[in-house]
Amino acid sequence: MPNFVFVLIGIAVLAAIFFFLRSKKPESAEEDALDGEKPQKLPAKSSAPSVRPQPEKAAPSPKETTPKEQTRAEKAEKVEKVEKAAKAVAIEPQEAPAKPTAAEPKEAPKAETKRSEPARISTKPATPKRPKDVAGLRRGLARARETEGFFGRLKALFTGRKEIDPNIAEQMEEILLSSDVGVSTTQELVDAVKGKLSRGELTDEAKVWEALRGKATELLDNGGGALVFENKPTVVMVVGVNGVGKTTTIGKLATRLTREGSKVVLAAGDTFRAAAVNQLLVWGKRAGCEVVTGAEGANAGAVIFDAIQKAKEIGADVVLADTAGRLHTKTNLMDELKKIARTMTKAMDGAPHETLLVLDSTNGQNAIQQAALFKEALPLTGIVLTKLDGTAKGGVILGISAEHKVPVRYIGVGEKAEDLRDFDAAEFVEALLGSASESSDRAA
Ligand SMILES: Nc1nc2c(ncn2[C@@H]2O[C@H](COP(=O)(O)OP(=O)(O)OP(=O)(O)O)[C@@H](O)[C@H]2O)c(=O)[nH]1
Ligand SMILES: [Mg+2]
Repeated sequence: MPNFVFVLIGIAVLAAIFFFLRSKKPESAEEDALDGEKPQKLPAKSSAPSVRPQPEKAAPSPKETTPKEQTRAEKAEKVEKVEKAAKAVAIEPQEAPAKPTAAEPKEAPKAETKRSEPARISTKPATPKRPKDVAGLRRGLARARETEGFFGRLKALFTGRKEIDPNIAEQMEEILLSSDVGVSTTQELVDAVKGKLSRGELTDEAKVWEALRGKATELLDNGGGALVFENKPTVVMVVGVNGVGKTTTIGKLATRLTREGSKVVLAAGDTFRAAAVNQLLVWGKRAGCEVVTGAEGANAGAVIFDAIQKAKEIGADVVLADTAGRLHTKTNLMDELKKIARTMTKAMDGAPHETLLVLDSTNGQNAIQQAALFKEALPLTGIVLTKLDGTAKGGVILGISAEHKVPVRYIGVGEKAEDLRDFDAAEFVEALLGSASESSDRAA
């Protein structure tokens, strides 16, 4: 019996040892799973490589960090953040003074303006108003002032007599008509003088002369003068039939604007002749401005589109776009120009901001007809009358201003850059017909 009891005790002790050992195993397994450096003893355990700790060691999961470690990590993160912020503050002041350095003193404020004002409205005209230069203009209008010219023949009518020739109005009419003033404008001028004569307001020839001059100034004074470049860039489309002086006018204007400090881009929109492109390149080189060209026969609209993009890119003030005066294709010139204008609008809202029609004053009445055709097709904002130095019939300017009511912006009195003059009605009339104080100078 006592033997049986010993056996029972022995079994109980063995069972106790067994359960004790069983209860210890899971703990060590858990430890093994968390500690990757411990070699895996049991193949069953090593069959779970996902819990292999190497990567976890490199980037421990929050689960594994103790509260102490977490606080340390948070602190380190905070310190890092503060250091980063401090660095940023240190960099900014270094970059800020770098902006207004000598390299780009002009560009920086321009970029600011661009962001706040999509279309810059300038308060100053790009071409400052020039002082009157009647003498200079008179030299340019020399031919019209010759004995056989417009002024010369009118002058001969007024001999400074006290008594007025009763036929003076009719004689004036004949001279005006033969000087390209045009029928309706001549009528307007003559009627103004006749009206005053019939009311007895004109007591001598000097007064008649003065009345004629006054009416001429009134007809010419319809808001003309140099363009004011309100947009950045202001896109100017230059149109006109072939040979009138479009390219030359663009070259002259570019020279002047560049000299005055404006950034100009020329667009070689006359792609039908290689010579036209070269002509513009020569002017561009002389003026010192960028010229955007395309291959011969390229789409004119595309070339001008590129020029506008270029102007925007480099912050130019003005784009002067040349166009062809005659097409070698069957396309209608007016349709082609309208198409080009539409492409320009795609490149920049509101473009072309100005459409200048160039007319050759030696074309006389033809120039007046051309103005009518172009005005019908395009929203003209100004006229440039060229070659006034080459005609004895300066009267065409009166006909164009009065009949079409399109302001004359510039006049050309020669081939050189300085021969493009801002049009001023009073100055022009004074140069051609003399001033009020010069009544006795009509023979000047
Ligand atoms: N005397 C004088 N000649 C001028 C004036 N303006 C232009 N010209 C001349 O007129 C000629 C024709 O000028 P362009 O500028 O080539 O004319 P365009 O309208 O561009 O001609 P296309 O390209 O053929 O359509 C050139 O010989 C110019 O020098 C001017 O005001 N006075
Ligand atoms: Mg040309």
